[in-house]
Amino acid sequence: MWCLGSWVTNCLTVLWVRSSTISGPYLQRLELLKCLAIPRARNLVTHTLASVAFSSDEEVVWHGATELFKSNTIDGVGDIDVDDEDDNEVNESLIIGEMDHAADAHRTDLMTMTRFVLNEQSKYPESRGDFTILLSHIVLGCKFVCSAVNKAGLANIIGLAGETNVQGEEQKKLDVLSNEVFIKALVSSGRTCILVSEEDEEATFVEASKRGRYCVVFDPLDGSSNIDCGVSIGTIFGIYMVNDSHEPTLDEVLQPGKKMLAAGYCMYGSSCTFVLSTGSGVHGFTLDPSLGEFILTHPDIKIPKKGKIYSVNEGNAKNWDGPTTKYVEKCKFPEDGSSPKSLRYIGSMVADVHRTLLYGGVFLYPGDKKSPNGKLRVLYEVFPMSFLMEQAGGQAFTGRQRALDLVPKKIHERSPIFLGSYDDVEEIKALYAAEEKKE
Ligand code: AFP
Repeated sequence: MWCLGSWVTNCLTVLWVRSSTISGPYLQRLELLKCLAIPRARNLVTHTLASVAFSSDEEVVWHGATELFKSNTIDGVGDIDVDDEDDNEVNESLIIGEMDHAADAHRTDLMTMTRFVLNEQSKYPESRGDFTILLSHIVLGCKFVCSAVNKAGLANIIGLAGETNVQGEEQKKLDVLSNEVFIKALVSSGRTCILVSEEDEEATFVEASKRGRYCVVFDPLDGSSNIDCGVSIGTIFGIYMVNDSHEPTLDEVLQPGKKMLAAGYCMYGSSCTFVLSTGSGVHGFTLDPSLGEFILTHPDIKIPKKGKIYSVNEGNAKNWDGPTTKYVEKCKFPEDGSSPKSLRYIGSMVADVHRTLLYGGVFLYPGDKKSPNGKLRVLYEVFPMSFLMEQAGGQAFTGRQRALDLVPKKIHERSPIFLGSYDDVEEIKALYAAEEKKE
């Protein structure tokens, strides 16, 4: 007789592991557990992993897991005996009710993000699974933020938190929440060393006992001025590896973007989309809310070589320099008889870059007379997006050089950026080269 209650208890026992001790094989075992066709138990496993990952305090984890177990038991999961006739009815409707979707019937071989990264990892026998663990914590942060963004209007978490961030901008509650979630998830992964967040003036140096080999630079909620009107926003991140995790210094993150090991973003839009590159192409995953898993939906994204869209805040046009002005003029009034390009601008970098990546074209945030370095931040906006563009076959240029060659001097430094389809950026580079010749 197989008692589901004890099965769930077993799962919890398996999960009674501090996040810092989670290893690659452990994640594989979890994947297996989550694939079992018992939706509620699977959700319980997923949620319990969340509580494990968010706390580094064993007491808190155990208490959280026990509470979760109790609350799931209340709706009749923990004590269902599959072989008991009386319970069978409840159990079947529970399972069938949740699985009765035509789409589910066709899902037989799901490439989850964890499975994808573990596959990649298996190509490097020396790999210890640290990157997979780090990524699973980033993904967890994204799932949390996605859920918070979706509930924002309902939960009344929209609104000003009454604080300003280092850029002098008003912080929204969701910014604060997202930042806290990511910092905690990253620290508790036991794999990070230095964290740079758009929301924090200073970098976070992880205490020695929880320190790992990776530096993560991130903007937890980019495009936050769009929150109140429900427009797509996102999280952007880049990952470096430190040379010396014993005595880490800021120099470990003040590195050119080409030294990044991986970069990506998660877009909270009509669906929740996670786009990742670990240096061998760009891959897109979409969150399946019923599974709580990111599923590979856009393998090996390649940006069209030339696009039909340009994306820029034209309200700044009066302050632009010559090459930017000329390029936008050419987009509207092409001299070669081709059709004008369409203008699309959301004002949320993740959404504008995501569209550019899929449809082609160019996204620009140039410097101007008022702000010679533009608006976007090098470490957690310009670099990750440039990394993804190059990996997808496009280009990223600052107006002077390849964006990924830039060496930032400060963690919140800004830079002009022109990124997108290879041929379109090539045109912009030619205009800047011509301007330089004139000078
Ligand atoms: P917010 O986070 O303040 O909304 O800024 C978003 C952003 O950093 C980036 O996501 C956009 O591409 C860019 O700023 C939009 O800037 P403009 O409002 O000046 O066009």
